[in-house]
Amino acid sequence: ATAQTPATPSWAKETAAAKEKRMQWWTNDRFGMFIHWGLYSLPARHEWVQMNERIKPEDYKKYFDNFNPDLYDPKQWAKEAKAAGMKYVVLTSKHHEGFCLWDSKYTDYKVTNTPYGKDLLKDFVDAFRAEGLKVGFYYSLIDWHHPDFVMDGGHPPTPVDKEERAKANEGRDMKKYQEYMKNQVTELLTKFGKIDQLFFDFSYNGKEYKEWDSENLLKLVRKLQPDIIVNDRLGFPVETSWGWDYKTPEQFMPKEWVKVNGQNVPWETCQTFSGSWGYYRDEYSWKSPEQLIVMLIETVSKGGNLLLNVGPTARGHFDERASDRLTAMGKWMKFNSRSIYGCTEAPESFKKPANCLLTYNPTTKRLYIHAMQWPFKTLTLEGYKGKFKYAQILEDGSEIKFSTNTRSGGHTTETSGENDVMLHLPVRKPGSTIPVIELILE
Ligand code: JFZ
Repeated sequence: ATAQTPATPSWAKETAAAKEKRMQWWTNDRFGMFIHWGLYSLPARHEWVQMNERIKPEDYKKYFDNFNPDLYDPKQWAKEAKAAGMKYVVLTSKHHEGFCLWDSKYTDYKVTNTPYGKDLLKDFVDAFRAEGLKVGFYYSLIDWHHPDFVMDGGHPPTPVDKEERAKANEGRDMKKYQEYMKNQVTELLTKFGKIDQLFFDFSYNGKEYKEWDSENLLKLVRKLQPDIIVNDRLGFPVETSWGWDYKTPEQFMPKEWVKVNGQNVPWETCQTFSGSWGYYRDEYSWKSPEQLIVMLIETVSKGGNLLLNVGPTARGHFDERASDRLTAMGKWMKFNSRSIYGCTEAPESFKKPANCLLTYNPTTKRLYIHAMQWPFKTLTLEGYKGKFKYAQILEDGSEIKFSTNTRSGGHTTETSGENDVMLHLPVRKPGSTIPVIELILE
């Protein structure tokens, strides 16, 4: 199975082949780091805190006045991302709160006007590039700070009453806000060198693409960075494939390869360590390292990418709980990444053994069996007879013997169907959190 490249609108003037080419590194790399960082890191109770608690702008200002991440060290972030096996990164240049992490000409609500006083993006981009990672920006279409943004139900200081809201919106002009977005996106795509990915975000249905002027926004993006990969959150009608390179299901695991109009499309799921995207001090719902490793494997087994989020603290470092999980993933990836990079869903002709997830590398023609539970001595592969020539445990490259015959000995008889193959596994589970069996196909 492969991803179908969706048709592009005529104005995009590009062929499916060109699109496929630009998507190549992304499809191959599979695993990236999302970073949510902004003023909300100070209250440390969700990046939506301003909305959730209906905080007035004058009360939210204290976070701006105290923003001073003295431990900010993007080289350290980049090292941790790389060690975890991540190949690209996406940082919130501006989240819904409207605060900008770079020295934008078009607003005062930016990092250079906080006590920190310096641009954050330049060093960020340089540090991740230096570690060989691709770099992307998240940019929120929603803006809770901009004076021209027409407020709706999902806007923090907005009166709930419709008439009052209409009054509060008097004089606000989305046309001006559209210009603001284009100016800022131009800065983001011209001041920091090559940018590989752009993650736009609107996250409620209050507005659609016409109100964002998404079509022109996208044309601008393509003009400034022709090879950039753009996500699907620009408010275009769902059934069209306009203006996006990949779909972004979030906070759940799709049951199968994500489809549009019945066709497999490139997709990336973004996920959190603990539920919130921004640093949340008192959140105690952190996923275990094993859950996260399974999440990565399962995503790739369905042909997708995983963008795993870290919310740095107000002081600018990765919380220990985040670092520990990155380390654990890196430990697994060090010996097993061959089942992730360049891999995708396995061909249908390979039946999934019980308690296993499959991935497949179409270039090297290797099949990867991820054993969620280590089987006792025998793993029967139904219908695999004649389909592979060698089997090994991925982490140490040790041979796995296999047979197709029914074997009898002592008090036991191992039987298998005519086209089945039995792998003869070591009794002791290998060291990896999720051990991987590599089959070299015929
Ligand atoms: C959005 C943001 O509101 C959130 O703060 C975070 O940045 C996240 C990555 O994106 O939230 C969404 C967006 C889309 C869906 C759900 C939450 N969705 O499609 O289900």
